[in-house]
Amino acid sequence: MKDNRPFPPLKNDNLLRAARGEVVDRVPVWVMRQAGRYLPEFQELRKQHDFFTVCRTPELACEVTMQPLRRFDLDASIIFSDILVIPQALGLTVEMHAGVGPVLPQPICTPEDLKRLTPDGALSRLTYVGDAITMMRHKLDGRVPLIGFTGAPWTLMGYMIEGGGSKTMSKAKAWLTNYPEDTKLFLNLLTDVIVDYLEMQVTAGAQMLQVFESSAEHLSKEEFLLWSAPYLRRIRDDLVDRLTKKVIPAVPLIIFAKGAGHSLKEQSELGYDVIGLDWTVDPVEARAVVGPNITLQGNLDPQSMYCEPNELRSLATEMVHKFGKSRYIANLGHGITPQTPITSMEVLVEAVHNAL
Ligand code: 1CP
Repeated sequence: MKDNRPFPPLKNDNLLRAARGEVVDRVPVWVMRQAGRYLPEFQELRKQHDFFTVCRTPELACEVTMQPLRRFDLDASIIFSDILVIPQALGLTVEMHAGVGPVLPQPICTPEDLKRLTPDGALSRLTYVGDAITMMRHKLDGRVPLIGFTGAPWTLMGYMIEGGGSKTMSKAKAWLTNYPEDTKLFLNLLTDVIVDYLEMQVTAGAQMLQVFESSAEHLSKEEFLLWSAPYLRRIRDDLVDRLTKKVIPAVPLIIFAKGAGHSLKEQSELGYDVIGLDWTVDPVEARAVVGPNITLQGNLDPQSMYCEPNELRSLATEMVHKFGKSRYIANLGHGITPQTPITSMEVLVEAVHNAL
């Protein structure tokens, strides 16, 4: 049954204030993939449950979402799920292979295969994500905001064509030159589902949303502006339209386009509140390019988490000094890696909070 109880009031809203450009008590910090394999309690739970069972069972998804918050003084939670739940809802099989990652045994090879996708009813196959979000809002009891997320169209198209992760995305990139019109159809189909999905997450209680364009790194600037940016813009515009029409308050939107540091100016014009930066981008240069009205998020190299505590502390402090206290959300420049020592998370969070 749908849970219609009002949500508990938010106690720590530094994340939302940073996204809106308001004054913060302390620089907010969260970490991409903060729930996951570097935590022994996650590994333990995964021994008992298949990956997608965890995603699909709100109690389990909430338990895993809560795990990093029990250990660290983080300023946000992010609902436990995966970007590949959308390809699943579109009818593709997605398996999680230990040590490999996601595998799609019947990928989309040719434009003819697009007929296999089932956009009608896709949203109804994702309601478990909304249920987990609503449950999590209650379990959080207002401690920190809850972030929802999605994969962006190009990144999802990449996984669906490659049949999993790929070092080069060469099959997906071949579509851009061999089937440009079908690529547009594919990207638009994904954009439509993504807008529905994000609207549903906001209705369910997500207080901020991040769009992961993790595979932007495979595109040149010209390709990014052609095959990624227009769809990112439509996601934002259509979502804002939908929420406005239904008189649902908008939530801040983060765009994280990994490897697209070449297009920060263009990203700042897409209508998102926050731009996530990977670690190849210099914070001072990024601020100069995007101007004062966008919040920046990032961007410590995940590899820095393997440094000695003193070294890590000084790297994190230096990062915060470069970004400054206003319009800034501290994070890594990509997901935390599985071998990261737990103590590094403690050092990072403390260093960010004490830097300014
Ligand atoms: O708390 C959190 O942040 C974890 C929630 C989360 C998120 C935000 C997971 C759990 N996955 C994601 C997003 C995601 N999934 C992205 C975008 C972020 C990024 O770029 O890192 C991508 C590309 C995926 C696809 C994916 N799922 C990969 C990458 C494969 C590759 O090499 O290209 C992998 C390894 C997964 C599996 C996965 N997703 C999440 C976890 C904890 C895991 C590990 C699987 C396991 O437990 O066995």
